[in-house]
Amino acid sequence: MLDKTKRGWWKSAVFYQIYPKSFQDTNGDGVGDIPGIISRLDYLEQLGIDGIWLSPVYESPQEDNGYDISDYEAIYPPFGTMEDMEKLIREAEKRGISIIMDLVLNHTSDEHRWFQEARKSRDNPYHDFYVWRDGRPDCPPNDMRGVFGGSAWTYVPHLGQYYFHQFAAKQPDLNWDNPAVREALYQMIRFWAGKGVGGFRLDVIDQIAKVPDEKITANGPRLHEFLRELSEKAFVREGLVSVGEAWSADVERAKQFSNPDGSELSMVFQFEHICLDQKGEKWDVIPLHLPALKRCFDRWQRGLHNCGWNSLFMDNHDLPRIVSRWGNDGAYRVESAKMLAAMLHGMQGTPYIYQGEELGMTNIRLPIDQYVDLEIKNLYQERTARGVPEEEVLRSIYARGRDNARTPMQWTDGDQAGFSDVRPWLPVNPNYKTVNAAAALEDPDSTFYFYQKLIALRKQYPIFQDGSFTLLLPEDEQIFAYRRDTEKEHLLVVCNFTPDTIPFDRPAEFENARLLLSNYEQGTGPLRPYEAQIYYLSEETQ
Ligand code: TEU
Ligand code: CA
Repeated sequence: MLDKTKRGWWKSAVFYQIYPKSFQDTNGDGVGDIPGIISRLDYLEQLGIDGIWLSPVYESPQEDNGYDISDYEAIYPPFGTMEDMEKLIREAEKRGISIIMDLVLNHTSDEHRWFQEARKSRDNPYHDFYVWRDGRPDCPPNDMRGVFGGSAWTYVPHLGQYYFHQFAAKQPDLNWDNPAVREALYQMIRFWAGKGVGGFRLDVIDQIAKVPDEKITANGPRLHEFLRELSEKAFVREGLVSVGEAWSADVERAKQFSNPDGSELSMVFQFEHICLDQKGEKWDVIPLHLPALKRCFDRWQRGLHNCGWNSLFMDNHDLPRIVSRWGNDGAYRVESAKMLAAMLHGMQGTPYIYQGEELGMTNIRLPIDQYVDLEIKNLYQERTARGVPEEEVLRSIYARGRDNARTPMQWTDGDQAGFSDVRPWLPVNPNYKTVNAAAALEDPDSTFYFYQKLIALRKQYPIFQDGSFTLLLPEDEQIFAYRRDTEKEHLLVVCNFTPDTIPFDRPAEFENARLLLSNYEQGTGPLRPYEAQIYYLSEETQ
């Protein structure tokens, strides 16, 4: 168990993201819940993770599955009670697992008390908790669009004003320029810190300092001022980890966000690697060009070494399943899922495993009327309405739609994959008969045990946390190989990103290195389809 009072404990931690709606139902309503998470803590302890990033469980009308909060200090009843939440924190702590709460500070639900007050009148004390502009009907202040489609402005006739929302109209943006907003949020964060959570994931944190009149959404002029204040006033307890979601972050900005002096956040989720295989319109797919991915990771690994901290992820609740995206979810599902895990977990940073990633769960294709995510539904409506051929729109949804990640966790080969006793809110992936946790726990060669070994290796060998990063074969379009080095230890990570058998000459220095982990029996020949190898060399044993 990690000593979480130690500064920077999260640098040697591995976190696991839970999307509560899809994790485990225990009361037969087809929706995951907090008692369900508690019932699965032993599974997570067996995997070896140190913290759970828990997607929002707060009171919410669920327009955006909880990223539209109507009461930050109450639990959405179908997920359970505050007592359930306090029990989850306690029970997780007993297993050395911290709970990282998901904080949505950029916006609330329009059903939040603050907005219900704000919209009553221009002189209501809460009116300036949000971003308003005078205007006439059908003439918004500018042509800014919301992430989920439509205008970023919604008119309130009795006020003669528009309010700003970067996401859905039911997610009005909070006005961070108002010190009363910031204080109210800091008070709420201290409430959760007081309950013993281990830290926070901060939703779209690079968007809180928006300047709509100049069409600025991310990296507004006061962003780092706000983050320093947030860190100082809210992350009051030593050892709280904070990870900010920052779609706009580049290496230079991430150095500020994750400054080792602790003035802002512990780390950020940056998305440069996630944007390499799409072009033009959102979710329009292009093939991944491996040298581009390698250059991207090289930039981030070397860019933050000793002056910041990387989070390492490939999956989350907004992204398609990585084995379908960059691996092979057919004949080589298991090999490629393991290869991708080795590629990621061999690097410097804090890894995040998204629920089901450790099982090699895959994307799903549903009839359009079975999708639930508003981003999918709005995109389908908007694009078909302007004449984009339906098969083209569906191709984007199948490849990148967020519901790919939100199908129920596959626990067994029984009804509804053991997730629920009734038909769940979103269909179970039909491959649950073979892709499920029970089968994985029975199979010593499963992806589950491969992830378990990776997690254990990071704790056993300091080089995973501290080593430098050097990319090898930068232009090779099939192999991703890199080395990690400290004075005494050396790692070689080699990944075949293809279903082909490919010759690979290990650097002479690693000729007698120890094979720490592979997704195949140790061989001396060429790399087999999606083969991954992690070799280890220590000066002591030379
Ligand atoms: O996501 C930020 C965000 O912009 C995503 O919506 C992403 O750009 C898009 O889904 C990619 O297709 C955060 C949360 O992770 C997401 O679930 C929320 O919907 C969003 O903020 C609003 O809170
Ligand atoms: Ca339930």
